[in-house]
Amino acid sequence: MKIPAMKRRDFLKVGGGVVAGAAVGITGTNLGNNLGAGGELAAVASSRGLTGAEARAALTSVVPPGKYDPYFMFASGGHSGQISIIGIPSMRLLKIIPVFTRDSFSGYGFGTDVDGVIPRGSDPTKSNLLSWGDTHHPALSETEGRYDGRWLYVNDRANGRIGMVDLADYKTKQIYDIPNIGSAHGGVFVTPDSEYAHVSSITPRPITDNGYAPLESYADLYRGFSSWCAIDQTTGHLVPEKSFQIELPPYNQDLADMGKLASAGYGFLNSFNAELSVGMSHKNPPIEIGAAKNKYDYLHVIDWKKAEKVVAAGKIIMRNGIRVIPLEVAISEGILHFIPEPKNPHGVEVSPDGNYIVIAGKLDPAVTVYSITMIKKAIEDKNFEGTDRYGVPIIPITAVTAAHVELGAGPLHTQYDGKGNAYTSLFIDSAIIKWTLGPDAGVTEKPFTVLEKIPVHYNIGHLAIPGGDTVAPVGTYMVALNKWSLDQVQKLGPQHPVNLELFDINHTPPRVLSSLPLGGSEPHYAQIISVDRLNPLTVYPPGTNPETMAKSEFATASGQERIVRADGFVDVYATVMRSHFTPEQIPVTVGEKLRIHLTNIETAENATHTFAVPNHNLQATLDPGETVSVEFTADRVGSFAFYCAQFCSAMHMEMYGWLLVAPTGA
Ligand code: K7E
Ligand code: CUA
Repeated sequence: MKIPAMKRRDFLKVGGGVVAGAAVGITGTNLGNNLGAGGELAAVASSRGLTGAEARAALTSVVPPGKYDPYFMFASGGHSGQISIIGIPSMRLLKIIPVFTRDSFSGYGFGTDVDGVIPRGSDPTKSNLLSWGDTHHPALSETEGRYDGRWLYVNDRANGRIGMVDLADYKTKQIYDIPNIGSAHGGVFVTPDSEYAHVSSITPRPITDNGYAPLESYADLYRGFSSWCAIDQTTGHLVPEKSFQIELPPYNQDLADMGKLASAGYGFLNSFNAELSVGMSHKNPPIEIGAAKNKYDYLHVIDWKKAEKVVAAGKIIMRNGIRVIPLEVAISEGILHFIPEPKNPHGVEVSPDGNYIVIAGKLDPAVTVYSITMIKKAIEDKNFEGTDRYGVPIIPITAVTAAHVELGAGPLHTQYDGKGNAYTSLFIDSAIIKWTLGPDAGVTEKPFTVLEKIPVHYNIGHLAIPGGDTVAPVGTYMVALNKWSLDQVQKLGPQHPVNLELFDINHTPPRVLSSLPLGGSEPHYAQIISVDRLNPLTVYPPGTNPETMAKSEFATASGQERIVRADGFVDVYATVMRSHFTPEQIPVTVGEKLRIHLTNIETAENATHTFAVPNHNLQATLDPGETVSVEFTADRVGSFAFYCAQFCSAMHMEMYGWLLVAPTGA
């Protein structure tokens, strides 16, 4: 049943009261006979105790069974190390992509102990195998400043890494453990044509050979790094040899954003702890006090186009396998400038036209809006008020400030709607402020004016609007990513879910539509893309190795299954399909090394199988067409019934076979 658009609007006009009968304004002629005057919709709302606003919100956001969401939200997963895909406006959780953390459902990290994305993404000099991460900032690849639906990058806050996801199959293809940084927060953000994925270190590290230095030498021996990881334009992989870093003072480089259009070629990094606080000791205060002493920290303005040229001219040093522009060179070549920014700021977000750089104060109840025109002029005129202790020129804040807009307590992040408005989250006030940009963004009436205060539940971090950080935002929906849920969800033990709230921002004032208490770990940032920009595979070409997206040399066709002993290995070339493994029996002797190459020879959509081996911590998932190789030593005698863990067919329970590990001499 389709509700005609006109009458739906009438229905939506119903205000706060309980929907009852004729008050809803539904007439039989317009809505079909089964929903006559005072009819079924009103009765449903009434019987469920829904107010008019709640019923209207439900109708505005429902995506009926079998129908699709027009938008996907790619949300980070905090310390789960994952990415979630959430349909907008349905707020249904559609998929979880493991990036830094092992996941037995997708077989990610349980297929092999010797190879694979996770082991290759751990620098063995840093620690042992890293099998978790802390994702904050997903970054969809862009073409001309718009999401292009090819790849997704995300940072690992915990370990200073970037994960790369291919949106052809929504799988993680690479983890790049970035040299010289121990943690990574500011980013990932991609340049407008996906030349680079950028991330900076949130806490500086010693530049000593062994990575250690006492905190007494913090100012001299600790450094931050801004990392420009080059993106291969065919595969989306990050290419270390083409990447570079810029050495920075040991401030805490926090969030970052790329310039676009008017500010293309620049990157902007917030920082805090210009005080160089190192924590409580006999004469020092705790970090949170020490790092909040000064009135200002420094916005880092980086001319990355110039940096590229300096790298090409060879004015670099090599440090741990990556090209680094030393701090003195960054200063002398005019790559790095500072602008004072109040006070322990958090988010920096560039307006869609690129003209305004909006700094959220965190400890300042306002956003400070810098103008790129004024920044460029100050740099050109060498209008500096001295340097910081490392010699970085400081542009006077008064020379570049277009506005200082009072919003409320705890501003964190800003998104744009493409209609001249900005939306800024207030963590402490649990609200979103809708305010206007200024003349450079085409706003002449009421520039830099607060329009609405939208309450959220509770303690919002980021917020997301479709394309909200691109050159072309679509001001339809807005999602508030709230850290606390308090009374919004029934009790689930002492740990509460985070709570995402969906708003209709087509409407003035914006209206809440629904919420998604998320039964997983905390998303920080999210990006929302129109689904028509995505073009995923439904099945792989036969024998595809998803890591390379090419045909695996171990791909096996039906009828070619075999077991080969050579070079000290037992190579098993196996196929899987509904509802059997071939071969079904794998006889070996204890101590033999196995390489099992499995190909899912299905060509039907959705026909996924797995290869689960009891007592071996082994679970490989095979989507249709996929080839996976697993490697392990048969180190214990026994008969192990491997099986398919995905319910694939009527004979799914019969889909198993035998790994027979005989004792020596049997
Ligand atoms: Cu504000 Cu890591 Cu982007 Cu959390 S960060 S909210
Ligand atoms: Cu294949 Cu169950």
